[in-house]
Amino acid sequence: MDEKIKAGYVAIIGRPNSGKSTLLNNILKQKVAITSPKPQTTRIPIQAVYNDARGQIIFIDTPGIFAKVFDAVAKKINLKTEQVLKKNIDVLVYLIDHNRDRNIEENKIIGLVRNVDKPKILAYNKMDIKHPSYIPHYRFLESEFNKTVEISALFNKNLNLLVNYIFELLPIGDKIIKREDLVTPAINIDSKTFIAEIIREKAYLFLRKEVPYSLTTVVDEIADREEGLKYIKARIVTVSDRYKRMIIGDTGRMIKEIGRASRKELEVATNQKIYLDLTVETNPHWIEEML
Ligand SMILES: Nc1nc2c(ncn2[C@@H]2O[C@H](COP(=O)(O)OP(=O)(O)OP(=O)(O)O)[C@@H](O)[C@H]2O)c(=O)[nH]1
Ligand SMILES: [Mg+2]
Repeated sequence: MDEKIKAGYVAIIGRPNSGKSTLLNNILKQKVAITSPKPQTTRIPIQAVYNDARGQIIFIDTPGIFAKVFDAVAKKINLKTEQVLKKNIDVLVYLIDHNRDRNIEENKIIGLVRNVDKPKILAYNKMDIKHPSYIPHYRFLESEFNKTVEISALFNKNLNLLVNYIFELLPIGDKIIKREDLVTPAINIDSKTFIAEIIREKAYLFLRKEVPYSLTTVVDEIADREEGLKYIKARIVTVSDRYKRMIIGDTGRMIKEIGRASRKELEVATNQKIYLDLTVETNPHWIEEML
């Protein structure tokens, strides 16, 4: 008979750019979600497994909620997060970037969080940056939460404490994911999607302003070639030719930069030499068709 442990689903929610994906990666000590200084980097809720002697946590990293839904991408993304909150979660972690003051966006999330009738943890993130701090403007929330914790997701401050609190609040149950041989803790993204995400992260890094929101990335093929070389065929898809030209850049400089940075990270991650065949194409309908 299985020994009884703590087990359950834990959703991480918060404004865009509050550090949710960084938190997930650093709790797991492995990159499963891409991160960037630009808001709305995460587009699909990513589920990943954390195991230790106390039990099993299935984290769900959600896309940051936008208050003003001004484009089709944001609209679809917000819906995905709202769906996660309606699902069977056991604990909710609400991440607040204490360097940013409360505004309509934060209020919208506070409203969503209040509607979730589960144990909740309030986590102030980016505590490594001392000023400005708007914690006094959020204190009123603390009485609505089971626990409050101050963390730095980026610098691993108090992440153990946060995980302790999660285990305290999780129900007793059986392991949800029984397999021990998972290559990556992420359970709802396959290799093609993960590689596409890495390329999208680099596109977010190098492209300015609204360009990242115009695009998505797709991996069509991963093949083993001679002498341990991995061949990856991928596309950046954007809504217009104008954006396509910006993504390619003068004499192809931008696309080369995105490709080179992606290849480097993938080579380190897989410990293999990679040939990345990266192209850019226009499809004005990708948002309806692919997101
Ligand atoms: N200084 C500092 N920066 C942080 C911390 N946590 C995250 N960041 C930075 O904040 C930015 C956003 O981090 P993400 O993890 O992508 O944020 P997110 O909440 O997942 O954002 P969306 O997916 O867009 O909703 C990145 O540049 C991170 O490096 C932290 O504890 N301290
Ligand atoms: Mg994210």
